Amino acid sequence: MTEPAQSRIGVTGLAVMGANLARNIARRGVPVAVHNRTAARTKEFVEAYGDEGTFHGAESLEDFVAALERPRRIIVMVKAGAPVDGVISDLTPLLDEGDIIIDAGNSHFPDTKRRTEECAANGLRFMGIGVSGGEEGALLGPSIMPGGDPAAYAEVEEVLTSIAAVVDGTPCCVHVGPDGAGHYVKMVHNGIEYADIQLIAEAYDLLTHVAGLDAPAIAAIFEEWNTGDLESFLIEITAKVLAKTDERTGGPLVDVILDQAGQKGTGTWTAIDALDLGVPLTGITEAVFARGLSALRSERKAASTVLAGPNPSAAENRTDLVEDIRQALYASKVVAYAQGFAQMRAASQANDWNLDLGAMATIWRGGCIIRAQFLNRIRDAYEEHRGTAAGGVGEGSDIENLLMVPYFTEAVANAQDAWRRVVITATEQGVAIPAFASSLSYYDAYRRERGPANLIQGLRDFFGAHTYKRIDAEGSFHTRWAQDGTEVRTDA
Ligand code: NBP
Repeated sequence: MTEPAQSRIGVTGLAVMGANLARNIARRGVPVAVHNRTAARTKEFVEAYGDEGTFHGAESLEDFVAALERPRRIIVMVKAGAPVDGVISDLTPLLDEGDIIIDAGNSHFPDTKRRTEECAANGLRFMGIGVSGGEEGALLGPSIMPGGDPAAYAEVEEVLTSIAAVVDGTPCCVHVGPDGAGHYVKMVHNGIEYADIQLIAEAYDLLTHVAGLDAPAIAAIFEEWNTGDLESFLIEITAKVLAKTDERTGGPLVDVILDQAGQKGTGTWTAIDALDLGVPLTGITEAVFARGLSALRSERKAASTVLAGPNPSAAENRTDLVEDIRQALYASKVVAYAQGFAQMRAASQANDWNLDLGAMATIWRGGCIIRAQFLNRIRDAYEEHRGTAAGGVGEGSDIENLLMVPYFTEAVANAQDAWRRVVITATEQGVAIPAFASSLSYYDAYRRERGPANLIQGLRDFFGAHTYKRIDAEGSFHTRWAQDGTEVRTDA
């Protein structure tokens, strides 16, 4: 059946994500109006999937809007950026006060904030929702991070929670916060995904070039790791990618894949936002830089014959390294998540979003790319400390840093000897491990009561009279370094 009089929700943009979301919704028994800029795609969609549920295939936006129950609920799933603004401006004159436009693409959160205001000025309600899980997730159950007006969310909650992944009976969908909060959280999710992937790549590099193992052997190690603390979708698919045989050469496929990583920009957005907020986000940022360095392929090729340094000496049977590398991976991962959650906490405060970070860990447990057992531990941490001020971790869901939660404090303490050995070995052998090493440096800097920034302040005061504070007196001070060397209090 394809021509109902009224559809409960509409989806415009029927490329892979929009099409699969529309199918997922229709399969729950919800009538869906579907539309695409290029009408042929709508026709193809209805022909291919029309029997999966109740669809209204609309050739024009006018027909699409007319098919929707009120308040109209419209999911926009088009390419992020200008196309989203184009669709909103095409829809606006066709809609009525209180109708809801839902941008479910990977939009940048400042755009979502702007669009929220622009729509509100036209009497429309706008939501920005993060959807993770790729095309399979969109069809079978994604992790959904809805941001926007809570009253608007209430109008779509039933549909969104019904199509989301479910873990332990809980849907991976919860209202995140107002305006750009949903897209913000999705952005940090993607940033953490960059860090996770980089850490896995560094472990693979060490297992290959220092431990001397081939791809099938490393695949077996990742399969084994997927039964413990590291159990996650990314570790699981790492084993599968490493185990895949290339049809052309008969060797491991991974050995013939070009070592040049692509990116679509959400990692960069996450890193830029961390810099804006002043949050030390070394794991994710190093992961973005590592992809940038991987892209400099011709420069690396030239440098490989010019720049001196050790070349890794892969020794046979360095299986003693395997457990150390697993622990280094785990500890670095804890740091990456601690940083990502600290960033969301800072953004929540800066934007007045009141994010429930335990709920974010909960909805990332299924449907999304970083789904992992590990997120249960993070969720537990926020649950345990909800409403308490335990051991310097901060109050309740306002944990300042996950490293201070006893479970993670202990986990990293147990892993740190192995982690240090891995960083030393990699450095001696000339293997780049930017995420492992920077995570360890972050850990060491974070646990120091007194670091070396006293000298930084001295230098800043010398060349720029930027002043410094003293540890033994109140106030701000400047030393006349180049004149008579005397100290003056500048705020007196
Ligand atoms: P794309 O990002 O490839 O966008 C293609 C869709 O946008 C088509 O429906 C196309 O219509 C439409 N479109 C374009 Br392009 N310009 C338009 C315009 N000016 N006006 C109206 N429609 C326009 O699709 P996707 O891969 O399905 O992703 C959709 C969104 O979901 C993106 O924001 C993406 O970042 C996000 N996302 C994707 C994934 C994934 O795994 N692919 C995962 C999570 C989130 P046409 O048919 O007429 O050209």
